[in-house]
Amino acid sequence: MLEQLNEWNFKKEIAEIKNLFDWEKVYIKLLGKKGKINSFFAKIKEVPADQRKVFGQRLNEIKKEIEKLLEVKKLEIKKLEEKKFFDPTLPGKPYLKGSLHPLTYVIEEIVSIFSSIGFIRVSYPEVEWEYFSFEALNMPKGHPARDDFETFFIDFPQDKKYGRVVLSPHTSSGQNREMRRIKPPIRMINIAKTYRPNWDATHTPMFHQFEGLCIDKDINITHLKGTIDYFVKRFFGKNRTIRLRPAHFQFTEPSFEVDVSCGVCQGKGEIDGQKCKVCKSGWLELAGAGMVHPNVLKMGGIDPQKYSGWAFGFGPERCMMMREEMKIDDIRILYSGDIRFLEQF
Ligand code: FA5
Repeated sequence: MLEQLNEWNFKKEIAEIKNLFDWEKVYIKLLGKKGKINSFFAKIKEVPADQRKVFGQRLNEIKKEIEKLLEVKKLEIKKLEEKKFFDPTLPGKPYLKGSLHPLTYVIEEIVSIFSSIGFIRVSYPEVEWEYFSFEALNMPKGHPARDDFETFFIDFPQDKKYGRVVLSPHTSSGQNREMRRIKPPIRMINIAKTYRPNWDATHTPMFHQFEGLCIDKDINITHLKGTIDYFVKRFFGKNRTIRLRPAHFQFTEPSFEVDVSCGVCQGKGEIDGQKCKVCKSGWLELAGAGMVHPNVLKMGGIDPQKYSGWAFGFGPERCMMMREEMKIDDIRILYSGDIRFLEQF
């Protein structure tokens, strides 16, 4: 009898179970009332007396092992069946929704602020002739001021009048194009991609600019300041301050840099005794601006004796960084493709 018990290959029977139906059958066959285990127990009295203890112990061991193996098998089968199960009445899983890039929202907001005071949005080429980027802006060939706008040149045949092809280094190239398109009064807001080979916490090689251009009779510097004030208060909030610093641009006279107080360090220039990584001084440069140079008006076919105008060029990425609620301390995050950042918008 002990030999019979030891030779019993119950593991094979359990291993061959394929589904819950088989499992039930094997369970009854092995552990049921009239099952094999109980039939061995019933035969205990037929076992010679000196082997009975060993037989009983072995039978109990086998019973426990069978119970354990059957439990494991049941779990395996359930897992497999769950995988196979398809309920066509369940609602479908929603698709992941994409969203616009955060800067697109910022651009829409900027356009809406300026359109509320009569500025018309235009778009001019991203791949542009050198002429519109420089000559038409009072920077003739070889002028050192061109170096300020570090430029990517495109490998393309030169044009006699318009020169080489460039990736537009600033939206000011739209000034002459707009003057050719319409006669004053002009209220232009030109938003486009611009390119320069820079890469640090406040510079990316591809960035955007929005260029304001206002040309009319009797336009003066107070209109420029009033317009920038209006934009800054609406975009950043009433608590942010602005300053104009004298600067030089070949295409405006006088010229300014427009700074806004830093939203990361609250204009203090430091955080916990360390220099603010973004502004280093409490102020962040947002834009260049000034009164349109008479030569630029003339090149656009506008008489500087009759008309005057101003222009500014802002970086919308910088504007976004400088919003109080943003606390972006590295502009490059905008173009990193990091989904953890992008899905917050
Ligand atoms: C200009 O590009 C002038 N065209 C602005 C201007 C327009 C002056 C009209 C006068 C009249 P500037 O190089 O300073 O100026 O750039 C203007 C703004 O673009 C900067 O203040 C900054 O906000 C943004 N900017 C410039 N380079 C980068 C860059 N690599 N990454 C992100 N933003 C940039």
